[in-house]
Amino acid sequence: MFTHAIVRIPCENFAQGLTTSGHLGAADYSLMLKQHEAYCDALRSLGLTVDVLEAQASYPDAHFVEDTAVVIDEIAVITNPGAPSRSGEQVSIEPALAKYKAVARIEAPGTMDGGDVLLVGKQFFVGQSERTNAEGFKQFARIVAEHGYQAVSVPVGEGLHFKSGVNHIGSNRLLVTPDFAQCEALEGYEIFVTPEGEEYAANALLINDTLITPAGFPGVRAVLDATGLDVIELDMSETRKMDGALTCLSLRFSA
Ligand code: CIR
Repeated sequence: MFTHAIVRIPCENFAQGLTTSGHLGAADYSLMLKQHEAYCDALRSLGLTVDVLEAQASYPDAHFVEDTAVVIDEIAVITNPGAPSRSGEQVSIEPALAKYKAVARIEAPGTMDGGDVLLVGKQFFVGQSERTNAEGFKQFARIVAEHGYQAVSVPVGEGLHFKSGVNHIGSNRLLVTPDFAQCEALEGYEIFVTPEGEEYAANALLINDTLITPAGFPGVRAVLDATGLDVIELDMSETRKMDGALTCLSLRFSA
């Protein structure tokens, strides 16, 4: 059960962050702020206490706080983000999490982005991507094993992060892009594949008994409605222009 979330206000130069989505057009700051506020309000409406960190102009991607830590009941694992321009974002996340949790760290040469890390029950799936390397995975697996969690490494291939393509939508269900439809590591789960053109919506955010989904993806919305869980839609247009999605904008945990 999540009770808390940490978010960070996007900085004015957020559109200078990393992106491969230039074809979607230039991201707009005032709209981004509005959408970010709606995101925070949605978390609050689900009963979460939301700690809002200040914007960080030196790191245009810093509002994607998910990449800087992985938080479980027992501990917060501070990552070492894999993109050079994001290396260092983790420094100011640590005190925000240390208020609630004991802390461990992924150390260089290990790299890891939290967007590559999915937890289902006591099982972690860790994408090996351009951001998360084998050494990062090894350190992470060792840390979480001390708390009774398993971790398996899964190649990510084309996408940015593992959670760009695979997310938990409650019970034994995973929502995946076609790239992960035959993924061996996911055997045993009930797999729902995003319809063509709706791959972006594979990044659904499960908060307790509610699923948050990006607006504008009717096929995925139908899949989520069929789970019987409550569903909230949010406009994610400006986050998407910077390769971000729902999970990226917060760290969720129980405190
Ligand atoms: C980046 O490329 O690092 C950012 N522009 C987007 C990060 C999105 N984070 C996530 O999916 N967890």
